[in-house]
Amino acid sequence: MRMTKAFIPTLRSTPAEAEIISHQLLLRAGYIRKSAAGVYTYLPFAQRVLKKIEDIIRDEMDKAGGQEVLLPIIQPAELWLETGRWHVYGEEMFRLKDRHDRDFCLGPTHEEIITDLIRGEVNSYRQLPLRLYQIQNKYRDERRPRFGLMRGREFIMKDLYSFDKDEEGLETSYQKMYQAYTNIFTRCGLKFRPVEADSGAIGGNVTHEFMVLAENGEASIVYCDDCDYAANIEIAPCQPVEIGNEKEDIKPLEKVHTPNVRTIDEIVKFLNVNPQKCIKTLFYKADEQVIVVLIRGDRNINEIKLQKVHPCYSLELATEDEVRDITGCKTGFIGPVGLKEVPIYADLEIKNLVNAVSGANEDHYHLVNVNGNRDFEVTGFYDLRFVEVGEQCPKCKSSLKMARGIEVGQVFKLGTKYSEALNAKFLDENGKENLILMGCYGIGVTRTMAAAVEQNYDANGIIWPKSIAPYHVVVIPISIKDEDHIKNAQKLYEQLIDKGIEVVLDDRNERPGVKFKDADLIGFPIRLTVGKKTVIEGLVEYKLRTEQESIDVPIEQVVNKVLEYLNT
Ligand code: 9G3
Repeated sequence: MRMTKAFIPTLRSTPAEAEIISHQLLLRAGYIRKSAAGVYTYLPFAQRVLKKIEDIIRDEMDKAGGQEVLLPIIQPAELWLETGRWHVYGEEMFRLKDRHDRDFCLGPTHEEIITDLIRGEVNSYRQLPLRLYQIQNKYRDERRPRFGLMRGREFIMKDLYSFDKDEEGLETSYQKMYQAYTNIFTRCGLKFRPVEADSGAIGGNVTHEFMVLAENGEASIVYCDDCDYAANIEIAPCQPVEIGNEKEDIKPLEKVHTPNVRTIDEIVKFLNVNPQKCIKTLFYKADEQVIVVLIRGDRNINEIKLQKVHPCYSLELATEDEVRDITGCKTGFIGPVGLKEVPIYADLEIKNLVNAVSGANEDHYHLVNVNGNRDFEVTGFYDLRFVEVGEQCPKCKSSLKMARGIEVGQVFKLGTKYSEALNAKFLDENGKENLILMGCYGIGVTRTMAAAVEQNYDANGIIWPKSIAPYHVVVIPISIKDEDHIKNAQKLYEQLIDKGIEVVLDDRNERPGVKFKDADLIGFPIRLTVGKKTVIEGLVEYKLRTEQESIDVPIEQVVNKVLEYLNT
């Protein structure tokens, strides 16, 4: 490819709307252009990167027993009505009508479609296991599409669905996928960690997310350096950490005047108590019902865990008015003592609190020496908090660390959630009818490209891992007016192509500095410069994008040196 021909519209400056580095660089380096909010055009160099990622994925999916299909993007509402999910996903689902006024959606995922296919084709255990996958656009109408390809409304996903006759078969499929994902992200040159994750609304219970570690990641993970434990913070389990006041004698309950003292910090100062001795009382609206949550003053509520304890579609903090209707006071003065007819879910650490402080359910008053059992009842004690850095690893007791991650893949055990809803059955060895056991496994292909940039860049631009770079080498003649520079560059360019190396010749009539800057911005793994030294001493300047310094290599050795680097 010649740069004078290549469609790679680099920009001098960064568009203001791009907040994170991958969005900024993919725009500036001429890889993507926005067509609408969360909808992008992939320009030629991006298309080459995507194709390399997809080919790595295909290779590993095929090795794991997958067979590639292509499923429809337009999906009939009937299937989603059968599984009961048509109404579960509100505005996030792109819905449309055909000319006969029939309802459809643009596929956000394909459990319904693939299970509908299988229920009509599979009827015997002999046909299992079956693993079908596609690489296809997905559509999700994100409320706030942002961060470029990281959270788009149209994105490319590989999704594989496994069909097995029993739990053992499902476990085998799951493990094969887990290993395939490890191979894929390794081959893409990414630093990643599989983490135990929350199965969310899709049911099933075993799931792992594959996180690319990057400071711009939207997900928070806790991990242990001394063992392989890692978990999405949304579900990371917590042990109650005692504060060592269990020995204290229980004192009589006392109401104290605390004018305008509302927040935990204000109570801590006003009453001179430790936040760990305070009971933080939160009122939530779960669908239409008010529920009360108690958590220690120094901890943070984990609403994902709360939603598991009290399953509901919508969960949000109650308004001041809703709180006043129940307690007659402002939220700053609410507490568990005296609350009636509302479920009270308490975090495990509330159980052993002695002589705690809470609101008195009366404006400008708090209670001290509050003791559970004696002073208030709870519906139950549950793990409702976020785990914190330094807490013990549940597997090996070392102290946990925290990192941000970009979720690029997830593997789920679905069990019979969809085969039951759509009646996908098979006859087993004994002629008995059984529901097919399913798993589903996704990789965000476009998100993986963005994650690769988040993890591999510097002040000059993108540093593509060589396995997914759009081209391997850029050859730069210092001056296109110098016959010798052009001749040598052209010869080297042709030699590289003859060896199957993907190379760009920067034949533009630009100053060398501009060509060097573009080469760094676009992110070619290898830059070869042909100039006076080549003509006089037969030396080519060889520079790796991952190194600061370049070296001079005799022109007859350059091709082998490139091959050597690409093959390691
Ligand atoms: C929807 C909408 C958004 C969604 C879903 C359905 C996420 C939905 C979960 C999954 C699970 C797995 C197969 C590949 C891997 C992920 N967002 N999910 O089901 F209607 Cl609007 O997609 N599906």
